[in-house]
Amino acid sequence: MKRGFFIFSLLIVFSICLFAYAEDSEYGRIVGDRKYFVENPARGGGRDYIVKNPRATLPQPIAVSLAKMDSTQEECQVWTEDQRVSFSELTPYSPRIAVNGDTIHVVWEQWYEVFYKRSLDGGITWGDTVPLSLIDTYGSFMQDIAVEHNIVYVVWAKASSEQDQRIYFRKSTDGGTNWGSICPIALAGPDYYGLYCPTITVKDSLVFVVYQKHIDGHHCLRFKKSLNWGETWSGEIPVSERGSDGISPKMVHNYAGLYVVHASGLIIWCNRSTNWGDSWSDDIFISDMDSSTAQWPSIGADDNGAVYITWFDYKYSPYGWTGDIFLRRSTNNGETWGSIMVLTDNHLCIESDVCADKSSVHVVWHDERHNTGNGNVEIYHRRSTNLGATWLEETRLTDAPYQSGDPRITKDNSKLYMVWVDNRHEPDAQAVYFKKGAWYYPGDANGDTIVNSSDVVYLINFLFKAGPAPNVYEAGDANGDAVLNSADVVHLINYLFKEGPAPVGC
Ligand SMILES: [Ca+2]
Ligand SMILES: [Ca+2]
Ligand SMILES: [Ca+2]
Repeated sequence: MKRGFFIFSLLIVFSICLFAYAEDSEYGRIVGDRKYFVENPARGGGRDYIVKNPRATLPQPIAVSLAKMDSTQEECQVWTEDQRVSFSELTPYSPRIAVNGDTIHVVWEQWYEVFYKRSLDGGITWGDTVPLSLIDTYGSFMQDIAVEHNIVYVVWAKASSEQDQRIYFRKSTDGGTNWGSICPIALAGPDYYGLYCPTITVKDSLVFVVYQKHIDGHHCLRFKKSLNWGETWSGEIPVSERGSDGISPKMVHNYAGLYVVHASGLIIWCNRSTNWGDSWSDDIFISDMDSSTAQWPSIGADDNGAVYITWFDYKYSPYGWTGDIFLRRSTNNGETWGSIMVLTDNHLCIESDVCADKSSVHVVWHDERHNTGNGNVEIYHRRSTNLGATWLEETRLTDAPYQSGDPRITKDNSKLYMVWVDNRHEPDAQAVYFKKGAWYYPGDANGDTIVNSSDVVYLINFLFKAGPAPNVYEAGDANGDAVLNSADVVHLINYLFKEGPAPVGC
C-alpha cells in the first residue's frame, strides 16, 4: 500500500512540472560518475527534483561581479564542528529546524514517516529520535516545523488512501518533551483531490499553514490559520491559483504580515498578506521574465521591513543541472521589489535557503565547485549586515566526501543554525547533520558591538556573580586561550586602560 501510494503521489506531483518542460524527460543528473535520479519529487524538500537547463549548450559562462566586503571591521565568525543528528540505516530526507534559545528542534522524513529530535544545550547533545507520525502503511512526509517559546508545531502531508490525502498537525506545549494527538487540519474534499507540501509559521498565539492543493488537474495554494495555538482552525482561504512545482512553498512572517514564495512554471512567485492571511495579494512576479529557469525558492523576512527571496537560476549557467543563487529583496514589506542580485558566479549551485533578523541576512546553498568527478558537494554561506545591500565574502561550511546538501537555516539570538543531509558515510545511508555559527567582535562580551568597560563589568558578573554568559563564548575570551577566566578580565582592562594588546582576534 505504501509503495503504491508512493508511486501514485510521485505521478501526481510529477505531472506538475511535466506540463512545463515536457520535452525534458530526463529527470536525472550526472555528478561525476554518480547519477542521481528523482526518487520522489513529492518529498518535502523536493530533493533531486530539478528541471534541466533548457539552455545548457551556452558556449561560455558569463562572469558576474560579486559584491565584496567593503569594511575593515574585525568581526569574527565561529562555527561548531559538523554534528551527526540521525543514525538510522534508513535514508533521511528534508530536515527542517526550529530554535528557541538553546533548544533546537529538528524533524525529517525517513521511510515515509516523520521523525523528531531535539537538543536542549544548543546542539552539543541530542535526545532520542521520536516518531511523530503514526507508523503505519501510509506515507507521511513533506514535514515542516515552527516554534514559539515552548510550543512546537509540526505539519506534514499524509495519504490515508488514494482518495484521502490530508495535512496533519501535531504540537508539543513543553518544548518537545510530550506531544499531543495527531490532528488533520485540512481534509480531502468530496471529490478526489490531493493536499501536499505544507509550510508553517507562528506568531504568538497565531499559527499559519499554507499547503498545495491538487484538484481536477489544477494546482493551487491554500491557507488556514489558528488563533488559539492550533486548537481550532479557520476555513480554507485562497492564496494563489498557481501551485509550487512539486516543491514545498515556504512561508515566513514579520511584523507587517505573511509572505509565501513558490515556483510555478519555472518562475518564482510571491504572495503576501497584510491581515494575517484573511486575504492575499495577487501573484507577484519575482524572477526575471525571460527564458531562464528559476527553481527552488526560499524566503526570509525581518522586522526592518525587508523580505528576501532566493532561488537557483540557469540564467548565466552553461550547465545542465546547476546554476547560480539569485536574490531579490523588498525593503517595504513586499510592496515593491529591488533588482535581482547574484550571490554566486560559478554556475554550480542548486538549493538555497535564506533567513534574516534585524541584524543580518544569511544565505546557504548546495555548491558543486569541489566536484572533480568525485561526487563531492559542499555547502557555502554568505551574509549581509546591511539588509542585503551588499554581501560579505562566502564561507565554506562543509568539507567531507560526497554530497552535503539540502541545507536549511534558522536564526535565534544572533546565532545561525543549520541542518542538512550528508552522504559522507557512504556506502551507508545519508544522515542529518547540524552545525551553528555565530559572529562577534573580540572582547565584546556583552555583544553590543562595542568593546569598552561594560564588557569588563559583564565578564566579572559572569565569572564571579553568576551573571549571564557571553552570547558568543569566544567574544569574552579576550586573551584567546580558549578559557574564560579572570585572565580575560585583566587582558581587557590592560587593553582599555593601559595600552595593552587588543583582544585576540579570529
Ligand atoms: Ca561533501
Ligand atoms: Ca560590548
Ligand atoms: Ca581566555
